[in-house]
Amino acid sequence: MSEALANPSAPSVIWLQGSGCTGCTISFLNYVSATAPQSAADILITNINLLYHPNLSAAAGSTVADVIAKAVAAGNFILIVEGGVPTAFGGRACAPWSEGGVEVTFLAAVQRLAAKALKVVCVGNCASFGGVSASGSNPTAVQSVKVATGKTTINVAGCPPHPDWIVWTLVQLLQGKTIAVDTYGRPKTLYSKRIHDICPFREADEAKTFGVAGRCLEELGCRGPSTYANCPTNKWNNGVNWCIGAGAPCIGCTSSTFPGTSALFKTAS
Ligand code: FSX
Ligand code: SF4
Repeated sequence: MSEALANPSAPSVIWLQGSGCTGCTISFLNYVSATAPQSAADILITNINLLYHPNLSAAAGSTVADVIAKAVAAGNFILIVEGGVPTAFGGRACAPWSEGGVEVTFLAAVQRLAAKALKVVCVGNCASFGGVSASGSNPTAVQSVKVATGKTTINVAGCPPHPDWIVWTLVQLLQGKTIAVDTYGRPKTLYSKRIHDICPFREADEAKTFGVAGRCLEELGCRGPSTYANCPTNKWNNGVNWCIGAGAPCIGCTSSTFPGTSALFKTAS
């Protein structure tokens, strides 16, 4: 990070939010590391030039529109998108700011910025694939950023993604590195391992009911056999635990098909 920023021409970052629950931002804010940058605050204050974030920026209204216009003109920015893109009603279900008294739809904003960005990074499954926001009857016709813009995106999958995954991806891009991705646009470094293959409960007895520690949760609907991420080794909340370790089946939140139509948890027979 520091090296990237020692470079005066390092790109700035714009973070937009569409249809989601803001959990991706909350996850990012929970970033903790023993080495620098040690926290999200560290990253935001000393490591990246974040031009705009809807929850973290003090700026609003025409100030935001000006910042965005200048960034688009300069062209040296990474676009982070959190949340899916509502496309029904001409996109008017989601309007992040106004220009000249006219609301700008999220759809138009993402299309305009994605066309000029050095890279487009989707943070979370909603931006990457539609996710929860595009599930069910999807009345606002939420689409992924890739579908809505036609641009290639780097997909930091997860609902939400682990803060380490978000920061790792940003660090690579700010250092000018190329990120190898899988067929779903997910960084291979983060998403090449199948949960089931690195799960410590592979040899354990099957749990028949919830609330029993140390069992394999396959009969309770665990999606570890079809899900790719490093949760078993990286763990969450500063390495404290992870879903299966806490007795909750993997819900497959890094998969392009998440949440799907079947029940997330099952009651074993
Ligand atoms: Fe989606 Fe982000 Fe899930 Fe929520 O906004 S990936 S619903 S955790 O937080 O986009
Ligand atoms: Fe596989 Fe899930 Fe059982 Fe772990 S708990 S071994 S990921 S089915």
